Amino acid sequence: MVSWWQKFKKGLEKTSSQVSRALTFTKLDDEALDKIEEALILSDMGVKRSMALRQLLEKRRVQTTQEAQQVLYQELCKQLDSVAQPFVVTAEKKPFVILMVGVNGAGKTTTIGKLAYQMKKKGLKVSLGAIDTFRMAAIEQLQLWGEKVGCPVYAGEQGADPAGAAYEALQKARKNKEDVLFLDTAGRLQNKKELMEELKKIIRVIQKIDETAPHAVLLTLDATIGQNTISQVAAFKEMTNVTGLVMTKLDGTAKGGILIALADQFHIPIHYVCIGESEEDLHDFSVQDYVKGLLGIDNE
Ligand SMILES: Nc1nc2c(ncn2[C@@H]2O[C@H](COP(=O)(O)OP(=O)(O)O)[C@@H](O)[C@H]2O)c(=O)[nH]1
Ligand SMILES: [Mg+2]
Repeated sequence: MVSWWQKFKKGLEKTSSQVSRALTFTKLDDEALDKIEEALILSDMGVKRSMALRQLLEKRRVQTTQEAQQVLYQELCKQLDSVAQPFVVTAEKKPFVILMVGVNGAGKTTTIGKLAYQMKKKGLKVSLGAIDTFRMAAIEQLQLWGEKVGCPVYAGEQGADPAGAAYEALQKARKNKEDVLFLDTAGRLQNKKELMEELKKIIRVIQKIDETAPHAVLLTLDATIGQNTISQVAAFKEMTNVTGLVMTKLDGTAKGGILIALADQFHIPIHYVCIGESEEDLHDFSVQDYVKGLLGIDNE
């Protein structure tokens, strides 16, 4: 069986192949340093960070590829350590309400399906609330995940008020003594003001039932858009209290360094990474695995 690490490493190959190619040098002269800096910038970890890493390699008088890998590995791990935080569902909150936010196509619904699958495997009672009532397809997509994973889906009517649908979903989840309720929101960032009002209303309304809800607000980001995720985080942070990040589509992107840029810019916990569309393709964010994957270092 292919292990998570093998799949993860393969997923990050587009990014790591550029980086490891640049790290293969015979002498660390200016030309080699230029190549490394360029590869790091291309991975979307940010220009400033890439320049600082170049300077660090110079300062440490690195001689070999292996030394360069080690210097970068340690520096990047240090940077990411504080943001890598496991996602915790506390048992006192019943249900523990998780509001999923992010733009359309980022991977919210898929991530909910994957998380529901993994939480159910751990023995939690999980339910899903389809409150992106604007699109019928969005409701159906969540219903499919519910069937696949085997958990109830509380869906609002098409065209219904999302806040009302959220209220009803929470009421039902409470009645059924669910441990967890995911709320799958719409992500029409084109109209930021409207979306902000919608999210605020959802939160206001569910707080009528549980004034501590939502207990987590997870922002889903698509790694393939690289640096553009930065403006999305800024926008959602302005709209609501984002408590953690999920990075999807790390498979097949050359911009896999983006998590470093996000850690540099924001200090929002990173909980999960995804490398595919199936329920097994989500994993806790591991700094060591991620940085090794990025630099093309082996784990075996
Ligand atoms: N390759 C890949 N595709 C993904 C991943 N996560 C989600 N997707 C796909 O991205 C598309 C949009 O996902 P969806 O969950 O509908 O996004 P939403 O609009 O935010 O709910 C779907 O086709 C998903 O299967 C991932 O980690 N890797
Ligand atoms: Mg969706």
